[in-house]
Amino acid sequence: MGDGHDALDQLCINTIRMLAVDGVQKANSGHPGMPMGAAPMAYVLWTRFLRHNPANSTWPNRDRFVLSAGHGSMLLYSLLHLTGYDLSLEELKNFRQWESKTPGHPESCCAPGVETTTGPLGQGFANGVGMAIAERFLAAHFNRPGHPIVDHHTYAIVSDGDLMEGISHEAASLAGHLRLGKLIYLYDDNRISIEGSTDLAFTEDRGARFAAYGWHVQHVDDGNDLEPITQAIRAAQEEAERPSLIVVRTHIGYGSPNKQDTAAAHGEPLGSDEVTLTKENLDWPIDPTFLIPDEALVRFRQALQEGKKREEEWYGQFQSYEREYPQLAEEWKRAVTGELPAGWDKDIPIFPADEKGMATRVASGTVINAIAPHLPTLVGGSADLAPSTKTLIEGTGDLQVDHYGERNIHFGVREHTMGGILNGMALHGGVIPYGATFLIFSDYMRPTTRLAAMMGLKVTYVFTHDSIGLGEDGPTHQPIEQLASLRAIPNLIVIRPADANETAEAWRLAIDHKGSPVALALTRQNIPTLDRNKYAAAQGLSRGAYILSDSGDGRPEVILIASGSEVHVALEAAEKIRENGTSVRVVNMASWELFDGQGDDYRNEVLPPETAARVSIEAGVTQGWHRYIGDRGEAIGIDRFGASAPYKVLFEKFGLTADRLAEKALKLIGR
Ligand SMILES: Cc1ncc(C[n+]2csc(CCOP(=O)(O)OP(=O)(O)O)c2C)c(N)n1
Repeated sequence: MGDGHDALDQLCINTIRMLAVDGVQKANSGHPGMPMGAAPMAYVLWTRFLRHNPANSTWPNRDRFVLSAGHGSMLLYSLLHLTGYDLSLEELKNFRQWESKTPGHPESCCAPGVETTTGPLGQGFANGVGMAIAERFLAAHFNRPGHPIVDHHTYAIVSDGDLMEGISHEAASLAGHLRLGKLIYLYDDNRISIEGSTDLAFTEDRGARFAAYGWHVQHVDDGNDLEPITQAIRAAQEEAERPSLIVVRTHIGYGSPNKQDTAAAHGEPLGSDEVTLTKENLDWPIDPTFLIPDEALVRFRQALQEGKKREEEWYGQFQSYEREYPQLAEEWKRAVTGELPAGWDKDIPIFPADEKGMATRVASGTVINAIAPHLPTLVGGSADLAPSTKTLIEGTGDLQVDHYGERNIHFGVREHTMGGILNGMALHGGVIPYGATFLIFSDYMRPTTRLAAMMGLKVTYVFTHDSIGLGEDGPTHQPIEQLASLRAIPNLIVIRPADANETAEAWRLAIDHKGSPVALALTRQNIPTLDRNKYAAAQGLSRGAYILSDSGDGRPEVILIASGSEVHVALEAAEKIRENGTSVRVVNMASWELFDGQGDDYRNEVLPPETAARVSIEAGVTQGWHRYIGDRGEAIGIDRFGASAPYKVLFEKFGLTADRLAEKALKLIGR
């Protein structure tokens, strides 16, 4: 052991190590090696630096801590229990068991103090950058001279795997560009991953890479030596201009005589014999398991008093801020609780009926700018496509160094990290984040969308150019399976509005609701703005699907179901069918998820079970539509890749026309 250690420090560090060892051993699965190696740096960070209050895990100005290497979850669970969060030792003993608060990888839903769900490597890295951006934005927006009510660090422990994943490269590049000086990452440089040594596939100079990104990089040669770790974190705090990476040389499975420094310590229990040898080696009692020496607990639990004191101090500061800036303080409280100001949507326009119409991406841009003045913490941007996605907020500038309070973020051509950053921003709280790109590139950010849905985050995705309707750019850019693939993600609401007024309704819903992300699929091409005197009101969109047009009061003989730009095709087809004397209903199915959430009565009213003759039309794969059209229904879609041509030609060639739809519908009922 190096300097800066006393016996109590050592006892505390070994307590963390052995809780991880025992937890993994009892669960008979998990990753003991990472916590064993990273315990010293985690101990230093959590006992000497982290400003948090275990008794109030949601104190808004707490430091954020992300365990990006989520497979080392027992490290985080041990720290949470030891420092006094509401996570009992029983829960640690129930690691990885049904309904425990200690799932295999940390999940934001479960234990207090778990700031984000991690496990897919690299995600936590990007989340931390999002948290740091949110912090800078809120500080710039709310702080006033002498009143730093938003002022905290964001820390993470990141691993070899995190640094290998592309998302972290993107995030590091942007964090360096934005000079996020309050971002401090400890890199668990143990040089082992699953297949063995990192020499197999990961040999660049990581420190030099981060220095090139504009990070402040420090090296600690001995990850068991507390003093240099302490000094490095202190120096990182003092570095205000650049994010910090502290490369800490550690040893996976530290203390295990036969498994240390091998991949065998990575992803399986040490085994009972090796547990015994390890405990002997570290001078630790073999029994009882899950031992927490009293002195160690007392040391860790100091976090409770310190945290209470810090939060009280902050609250005192906040009260004086509130006296001087009552309106801002009100706004702050609303922002943090996610409450919307009254009348936030009052300037959303009603778009007049218009046969030529407008692209729904354009309508979306108009709506964003109608709500942004009333939602000062609505902040977002795009992955270098703002002119196309129409997501710029007018009247505010670019969020850049020294302009952190502006509301347009330029994520660069970095969709994956954009998704991870949006998640981090939403997790941080106080902001309403959105991000934009072409629907086709939702694939590039899918892992982050999935996690947003899993965490129930309020993030809005503006996915434009939503079909072959984008035309000449061709099959590489034309989404075909993306709608189906997004719909497959549980707890993600996908909305494909049929005109400008539905786009406004979709935004209203995205801003107004909590508990799931919302993806808007918007057209590049103009589509008619429907005449709502003739057709049902656009508010129907909030129920996912609604009857847009009906032939009369009776039961329709045939039902046409469409989404987005195909809705007007369906309306045209319905006219043709009616000419034939057949009663037809057009159902606008803008969102499967919202419709599925309605009661049976409503769903049966819109899609009466007696009417089996149903045809769906959507410019994408037909997969899934049979759940609404049934066995006897017909699905018109595109079950191949698109093509490069003017979009009107494509709609013709792929058979997405009113004539074909009408023909299919009539054929179904034998006419
Ligand atoms: C995106 C992603 N790909 C693969 C995995 C599976 N996986 C879990 S841990 C790991 C190796 C990580 O090595 P490292 O980050 O060095 O962790 P350590 O071995 O130090 O515990 C892999 C490939 C994952 N969790 N996430």
